[in-house]
Amino acid sequence: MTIQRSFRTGLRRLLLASTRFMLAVLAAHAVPAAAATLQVHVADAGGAPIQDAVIYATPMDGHLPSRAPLGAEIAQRNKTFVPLVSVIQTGAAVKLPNLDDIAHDVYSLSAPKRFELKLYRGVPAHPVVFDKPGLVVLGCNIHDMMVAYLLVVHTPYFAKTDANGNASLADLPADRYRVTAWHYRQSDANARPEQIVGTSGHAATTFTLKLNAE
Ligand SMILES: [Cu+2]
Repeated sequence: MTIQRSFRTGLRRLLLASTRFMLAVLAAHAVPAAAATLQVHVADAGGAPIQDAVIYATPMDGHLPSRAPLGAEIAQRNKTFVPLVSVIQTGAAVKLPNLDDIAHDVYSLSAPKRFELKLYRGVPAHPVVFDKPGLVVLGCNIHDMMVAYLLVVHTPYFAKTDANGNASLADLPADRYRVTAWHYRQSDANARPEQIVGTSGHAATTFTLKLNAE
């Protein structure tokens, strides 16, 4: 081996070693298994973005944080439920304030939660707690055209897509997740397409859904 060649070999070894060292340093300083973000894009078969799709991620290891589920609010304004689509974790409480100056009578006949808030104005004294997962369709006994969709999911990791079809699940502990998509206008109402996605740092995935015409 010439001196030149052994110098090059040595240099290469040195570079490899220092790269390994830097990777080890990076790994040691990596954010403790808690900061993954999952970007999800939802579109139809033609590529048009789909708004108001619900995305939720269930940890494959079954481990959920012990914190209490976040509450939510579905208001009634101008004889319309706002928002049209909501997603909450099982056990969450939902306020149903009536912002109109007429009375509403909010009810659901859906299996996960049958209830009725008899004719009321203003804010009901108690929120409604949804303790079973599944789809709850809300209506008003006075105004038939009023409808809202509430998806109750067994995980705190969820989001809705925006007008560009994008949703972001932030602060996911590094894990493998069953990521599920749902939309209230799917041609197959029971379709819950899912993907297994590993998160570490940053992950992205896309769902293609088939919707009924509006
Ligand atoms: Cu009403």
